[in-house]
Amino acid sequence: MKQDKLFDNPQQVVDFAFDDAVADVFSDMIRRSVPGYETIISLLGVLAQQYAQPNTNVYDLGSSLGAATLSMHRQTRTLDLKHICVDNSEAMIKRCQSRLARHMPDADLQIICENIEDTEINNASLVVINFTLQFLSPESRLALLTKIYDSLLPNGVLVLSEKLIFEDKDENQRQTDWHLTFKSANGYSDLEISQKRTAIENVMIPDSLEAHQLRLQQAGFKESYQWFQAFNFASLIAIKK
Ligand code: GEK
Repeated sequence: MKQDKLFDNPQQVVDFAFDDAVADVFSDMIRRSVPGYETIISLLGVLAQQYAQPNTNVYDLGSSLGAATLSMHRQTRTLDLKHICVDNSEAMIKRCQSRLARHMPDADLQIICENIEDTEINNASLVVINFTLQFLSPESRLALLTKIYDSLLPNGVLVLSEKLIFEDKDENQRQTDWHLTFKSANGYSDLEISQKRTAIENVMIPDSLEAHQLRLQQAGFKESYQWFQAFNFASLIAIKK
């Protein structure tokens, strides 16, 4: 795994983009930056085993290199699923394609380079948005979740993982400090942490847990549960009844 050193040197920081340089080090970057990432990836396989319905489609929206899809595929091989990975970064999609092709039959897989706001969702029993909604403009998030709700099959499931902000100022500071310590413990220097923060602050806009729960409800989901949290990173499951 290639080590993320993108913000190692002092630089004129520009807005973060999922380009070739990022895609090359992405596996290392996300593991060292997102507490609980590997656990979520592995448990997505368990959730897929429980909720994916035979002969349906499973969507991985904002798939990056396809880690979530790979994990879900491993636990659902007998269900005749079609796994659909969508990402609007060409750099990610081309690596996702070659990586997943090594582990999954062609017929089980479709890889699409497009904005997830434009993705047509059909015959879906499971949709995963793992740390990607936060990159959409806040005004467009409800429309995407509503489209997903409307398109899911009965008993279909959405899994939504996001970085969180906290409405209480002290709680927010505590969680932010824990996250910074996590990054530092994973070998990122103060310079790397502060340059990455500057690069990403206009690009990634996190919501609070309450805002996510309300939006899921507005989208139509009557049931949603938080099933995971590690510091200020959490995952929710919403079920269409
Ligand atoms: C994982 N889910 O490893 N349409 C399509 N893709 C988008 C859009 C959009 N509008 N906006 C951002 N992306 C992955 C990790 S990373 C999370 C997801 C992170 C894509 C973007 O190109 C990137 O690949 C991904 O969403 C976000 O489980 O970097 O913190």
